[in-house]
Amino acid sequence: MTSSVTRRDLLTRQTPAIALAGLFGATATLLAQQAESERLSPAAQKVHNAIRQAFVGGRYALPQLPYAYDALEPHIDAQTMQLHHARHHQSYVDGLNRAHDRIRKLAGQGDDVDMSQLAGIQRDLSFNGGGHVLHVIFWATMGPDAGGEPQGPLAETIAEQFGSFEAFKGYFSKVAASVKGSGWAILGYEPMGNRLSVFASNEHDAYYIPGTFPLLPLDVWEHAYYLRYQNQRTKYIQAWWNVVDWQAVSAIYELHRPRPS
Ligand code: MN3
Repeated sequence: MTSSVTRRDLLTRQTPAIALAGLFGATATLLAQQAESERLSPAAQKVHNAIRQAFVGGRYALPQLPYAYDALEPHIDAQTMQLHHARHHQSYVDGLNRAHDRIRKLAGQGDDVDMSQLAGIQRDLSFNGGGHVLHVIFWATMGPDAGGEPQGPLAETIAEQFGSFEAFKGYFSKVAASVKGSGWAILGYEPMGNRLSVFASNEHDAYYIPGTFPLLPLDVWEHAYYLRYQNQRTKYIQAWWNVVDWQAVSAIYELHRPRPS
């Protein structure tokens, strides 16, 4: 069955994960602008490097980890990190490039596009695009010698909106534990209302308030923890808090936070 759909439809009727990926593109733009005019903090530089390496020469690409595969031991084991980064993340990068090749081909066919292909391409874009961008932020917001609590404005906003850091941590952990099957828990930030939110995703599709930037995603797919923790996802979640790089999370928050002029 063929029906009429414009190129604009193809480009705008995307699913939430792609919208999230687009928003994270704004983070990339702001970081690039800041890098031109001032010296980035080491944490902002870490996020900037990850994003720069995620799209190279017109193709999506697998960024290097900013630490060794065994750097997050004992909380996340080296073999899991290696498989997760080099195999799983790479497959989303490849899938995303393939989906873009297909959409370019389809959009090139003019206004009379075969609609039957659209749903499948959108699904591939959303799945792989969400997968790519969420893993990029996931790696960049972890590190060795990390954990603890955020400092400064992010800490204040968390305390203001969740009551305390401990309350936030408990709530986020619960959201992560309750994800059905494969998915993520994500701390997001909506700058217009200066709101933080915690939301869950199914696979890589995030259900969130449009305009919300991802600050801190936690991958709770079994591939993220099964080798060390088997079916005990809550143990993995508790261990993960020890490798959260709050300086990197704060660096993303600071980019989007409205500042008094
Ligand atoms: Mn994963």
